[in-house]
Amino acid sequence: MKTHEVNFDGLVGPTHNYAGLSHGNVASMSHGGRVANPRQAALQGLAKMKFLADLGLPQAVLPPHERPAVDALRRFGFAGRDAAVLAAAAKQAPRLLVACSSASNMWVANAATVTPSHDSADGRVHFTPANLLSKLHRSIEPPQTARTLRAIFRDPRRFAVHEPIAGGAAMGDEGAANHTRFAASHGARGLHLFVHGHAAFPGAKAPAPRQFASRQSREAFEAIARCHLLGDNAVLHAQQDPAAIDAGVFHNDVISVGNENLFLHHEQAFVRTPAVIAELKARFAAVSGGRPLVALKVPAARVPMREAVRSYLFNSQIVTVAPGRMALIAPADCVENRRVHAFVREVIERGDTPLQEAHYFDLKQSMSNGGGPACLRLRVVLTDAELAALAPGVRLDPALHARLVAWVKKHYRDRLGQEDLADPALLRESRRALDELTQILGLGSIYPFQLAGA
Ligand code: SUG
Repeated sequence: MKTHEVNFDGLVGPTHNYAGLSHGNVASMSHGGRVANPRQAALQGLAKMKFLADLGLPQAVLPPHERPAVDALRRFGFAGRDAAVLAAAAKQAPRLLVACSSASNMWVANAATVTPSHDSADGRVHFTPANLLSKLHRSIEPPQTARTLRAIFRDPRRFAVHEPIAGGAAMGDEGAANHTRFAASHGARGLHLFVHGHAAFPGAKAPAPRQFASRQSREAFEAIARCHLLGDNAVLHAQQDPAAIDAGVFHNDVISVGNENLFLHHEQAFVRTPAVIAELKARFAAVSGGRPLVALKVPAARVPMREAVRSYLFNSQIVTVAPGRMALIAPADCVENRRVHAFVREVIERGDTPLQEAHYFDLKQSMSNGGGPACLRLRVVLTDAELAALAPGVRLDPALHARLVAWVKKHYRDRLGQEDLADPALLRESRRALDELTQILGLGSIYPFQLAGA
């Protein structure tokens, strides 16, 4: 049976805006208050999806959440008709309205942690929606994420969608952005690297960031590994270097990226990076019958941490385009950075790693909030049979791409500032768009506004 890595990309929602909501994410902090272009953001994301689909890679779409999240505002005590809820929130708690209006759910690398059926003791594909507890605007995402995943991965004999990890901030979990699965090929047994920034029960010597808070706890990942029935031999935990977090590495996918047997990482990514890489290599050889892991280190002398964060080199996707041949799907910002571009060119020209080509994408709308190519996708490794069992309407082909482009052009604004978020017309427009989208994707009713009174 064939196995595929399917990239599920988050479709940018109609309320994409710059609100400076993510302390510790330098792009979000520096762009807060600017006017956003939701239409352009969504089209940029769709262009990336189309490119990967045209490469022959299975590509799918995850729909955006309903925003402004009137249901969340009601839970925060606002009442009355929807327009009254928006007006009262705008007056009494404007930052809460802004938090409940973010399109942050586009960054689906934070939607969930995923385990392929090859690696789980019960032979099912497991998903745990991330609790995203560290940021208010993201903490409201998990219920919709769970509903959407259950609508797409419908068959409980093949797919298990768990509840998010409970336990409050100490158990903070940000999903696949801090998780990398290595395997000799997508269909082979995997080794799972889980990267945390803090422990819920830290030892006396555990180093901690000084400026920005860590978002991911080790214990949350330990719980996920248990729920997903991963054997101990398939799991490795590592701690992010606190200095990296303080430099703006709020998720590990800002400083390392892996695919199959390749691991591109910055030398300052982890606490004791050389020891982490040595253990990863040994453990990979053990699960893959002796096949070597190619660890491609980016030295700080070539790309200083600050430039790694600014260019988002490590937030590239690495995809397998043919056996042993991989492509880097990178943000255009990497070309604009002389050192980063030179490093990538050199690796490809040398030709001694599986990385053989690089493609650059203008994702500036998402990048300005700290979301590069890898943030925008959730990787799900599926067998042929599992692929055939998911909701068929979410698979991207040229016809769906064309329909989604037309849908964006019909419904999305090309200018959005924070003062627009209380506009009841924006809520109406967004709901109209999402209602049509669920029909296009064949997902039935998944949003609060569709389910109310159902
Ligand atoms: O959680 N930005 C997101 C970016 C997430 C990127 N994801 C990965 N690295 N996988 C975040 O910080 C900014 C929203 C704003 O400021 O308007 C925001 O939520």
